[in-house]
Amino acid sequence: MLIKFPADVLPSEITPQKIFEQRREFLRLAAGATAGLLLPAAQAAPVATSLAVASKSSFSTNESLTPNQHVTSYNNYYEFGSGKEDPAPIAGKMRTTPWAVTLDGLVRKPKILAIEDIMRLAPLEERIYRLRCVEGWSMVIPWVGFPLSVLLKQVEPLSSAKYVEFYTDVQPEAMPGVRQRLIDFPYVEGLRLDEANHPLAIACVGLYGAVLPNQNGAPIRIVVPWKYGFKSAKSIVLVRFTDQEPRTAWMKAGPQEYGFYSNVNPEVDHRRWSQATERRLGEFLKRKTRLFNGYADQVSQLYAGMDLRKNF
Ligand SMILES: Nc1nc2c(c(=O)[nH]1)N[C@H]1C(S)=C(S)[C@@H](COP(=O)(O)O)O[C@H]1N2
Ligand SMILES: [Mo]
Repeated sequence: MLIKFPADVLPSEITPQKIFEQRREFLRLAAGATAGLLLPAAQAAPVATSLAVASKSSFSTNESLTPNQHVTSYNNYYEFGSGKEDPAPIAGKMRTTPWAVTLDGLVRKPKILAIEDIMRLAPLEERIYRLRCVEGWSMVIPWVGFPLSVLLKQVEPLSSAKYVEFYTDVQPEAMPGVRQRLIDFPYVEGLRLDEANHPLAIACVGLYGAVLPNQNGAPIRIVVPWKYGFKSAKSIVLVRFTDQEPRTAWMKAGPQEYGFYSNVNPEVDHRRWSQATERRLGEFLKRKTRLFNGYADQVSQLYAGMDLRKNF
């Protein structure tokens, strides 16, 4: 589809808006078709609906799990504020039903997929992964999801597609951080397509055997365990294939501090936080941070020949 922009507005700023409108229309129609099946939009505090998990993935770590209570109460989700404790008490106001994800850009078959159909694309697996925040804390979480590559191939990316962008929903009524413009929303993250198709990268719909709590990115987020936590975008509504390296939300907020790659690397410090050590939530002593968050055997070939200091 061709959309005309005023000369002073960057297409990248306005296109998601248009997409969000299309998506809203899709959801309106979907809601009409299946009205009896849908939950009321203004649901009270969401219950932790359990998920049918088909298998435990062999990619899982056997390290001790971070207690669910930490995982769901200490969050970075700037749409709900900049404090770690801001999201949990208020994220329940975000509307997650009905939900759809638009997949477009350099693809043969652009699609809008309802979350119910996405959940049926592949058997759900439990993946126990480490996730490390650039700020120096880390967690071990039993995520529930399926390979991200399964979702991406639904739209048949063109050979010209080299990158993929992930956009979070914008619900100003429910999101004080959006109203305060803490950073540039919609939140956008991106990966090189070969990174996104790596078997460790997942489309995630749950944790601890239940649907994702809103503060962790309901109803669908990505999890990329060898990169800093911020690459794992939450509550995704748009997946766009491009031939240009995406300008992500954090790159826009601080280009000196946040690079595109953002691979966990103890030798390349962030401007404000050392990356040499980390503290597991719920633990006292610090641990040494490992290259690619301990997933080097699986992912280092993606970066063969690249200078990881330049491509931070
Ligand atoms: N939309 C959105 N996604 C986001 C963020 C955010 O602020 N907004 N924060 C990121 C950061 S910095 C981290 S560390 C992880 C935290 O995920 P968790 O709260 O499930 O542990 O989410 C990432 N995804
Ligand atoms: Mo983070």
